[in-house]
Amino acid sequence: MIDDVQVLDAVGNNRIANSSFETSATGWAAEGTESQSGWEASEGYASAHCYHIRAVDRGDNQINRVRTLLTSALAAGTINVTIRAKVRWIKGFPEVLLRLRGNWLDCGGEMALPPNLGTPGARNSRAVNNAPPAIVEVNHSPVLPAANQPIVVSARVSDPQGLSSCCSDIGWTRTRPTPRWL
Ligand SMILES: [Ca+2]
Repeated sequence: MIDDVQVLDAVGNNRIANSSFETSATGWAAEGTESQSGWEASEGYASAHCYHIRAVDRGDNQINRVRTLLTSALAAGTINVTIRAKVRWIKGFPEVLLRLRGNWLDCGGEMALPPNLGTPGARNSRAVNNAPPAIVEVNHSPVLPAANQPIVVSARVSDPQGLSSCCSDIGWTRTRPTPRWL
């Protein structure tokens, strides 16, 4: 994800017209290996929207890129320019490169990856060897018993280890409370 793209000239003016992507990705073109990139409606940096870069292969300075025009050109060779953006890694190669046309100024960096990327294939931390039985479709009859009327509670119970003991643990007596307005 990329947001708040800035190319600041010597007096601090941002030459990127659509830097925040808050209404659209207007002005940005995704090409070649990055042609599936586009406006991200679900999140942004301290905002609601950003630009989502999707690359099927590496980028380059020819056709495999995401680009936009500056609002007005910088003189080639100008060095007093700041290039920056907010970026967030999701997956894939963690480096990003921002550059001006002609490559006379660029800004490259490696995005911070989460320290723990999970444990694919590993046992879940909550796993147990013998989980309690699953109890579903719980019903009681009659639905509206009279005071002190016995009722039958039924349920469907299953357990891969069998049900030899679970049913004896289920059993209780309760007196129906006086109905009240809800
Ligand atoms: Ca934004």
